[in-house]
Amino acid sequence: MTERVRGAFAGARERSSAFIEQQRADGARFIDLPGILDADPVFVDLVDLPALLPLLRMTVGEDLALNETSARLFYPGPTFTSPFHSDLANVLGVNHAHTPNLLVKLHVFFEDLTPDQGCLAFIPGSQHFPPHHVNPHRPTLSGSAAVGRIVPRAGDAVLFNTHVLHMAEDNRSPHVRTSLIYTYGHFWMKSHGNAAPADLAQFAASPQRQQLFGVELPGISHFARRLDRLTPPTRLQRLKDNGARAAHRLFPTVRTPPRA
Ligand SMILES: O=C(O)CCC(=O)C(=O)O
Repeated sequence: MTERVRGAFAGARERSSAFIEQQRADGARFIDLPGILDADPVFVDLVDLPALLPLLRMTVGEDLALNETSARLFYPGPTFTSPFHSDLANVLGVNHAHTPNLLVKLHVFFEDLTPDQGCLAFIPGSQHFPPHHVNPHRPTLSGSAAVGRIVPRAGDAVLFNTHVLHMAEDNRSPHVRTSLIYTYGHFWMKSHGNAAPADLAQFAASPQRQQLFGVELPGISHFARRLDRLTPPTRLQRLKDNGARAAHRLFPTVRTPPRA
């Protein structure tokens, strides 16, 4: 798989060489290759890789959907990311300190990185802080023992809650850092245009991929899409659901005030 990804990424990079040249001429320090899900089937296969999908379902929930993709080249030089940041600090309506599963990122590496090649750094535990709790510009922060760094090998993937304080460090090596970043959230969220391949009709026989790529189904609410309910419920399932609802009414686990 890692070799397939590496080869396909190299092909996509080659085909985008004019775009890359233009971006570099305009001063870009990092470049995201366009339309990666259409560049090679391996990039679609990565979205629901059997080795990863169960972990994503457990982490985010059964209403899992792809939210964004980036196929990234990070050139030698200072980092392009904000200093330690939460991606969600400006998202309203959610208590981030208590919500570990709103939006997660999977950084996939298919080349070994050296420690100075723009690796990811995190402040573990900071996902429990309220937004803007830490001043990311504190000069001592990057040297603090609170910071953890990950130096990945080819074939590694790093999955994290996007509220944990994180950043890419400077790329002080002479080599471009390459990676894929797949962001996952919930089906009801608005996703980016690059979170689905152009031809969605090819997934007509795959309800799993329809959900992951945000394909709407007539008669099914945005809030009701579930990877563990891809087919209509059987009579037994309906019976079980009704039983569970009745049991919950009779023996509630949480006491709520009486109904008005
Ligand atoms: O390492 C990168 O390319 C970006 C890291 C980052 O800040 C992010 O994924 O939100």
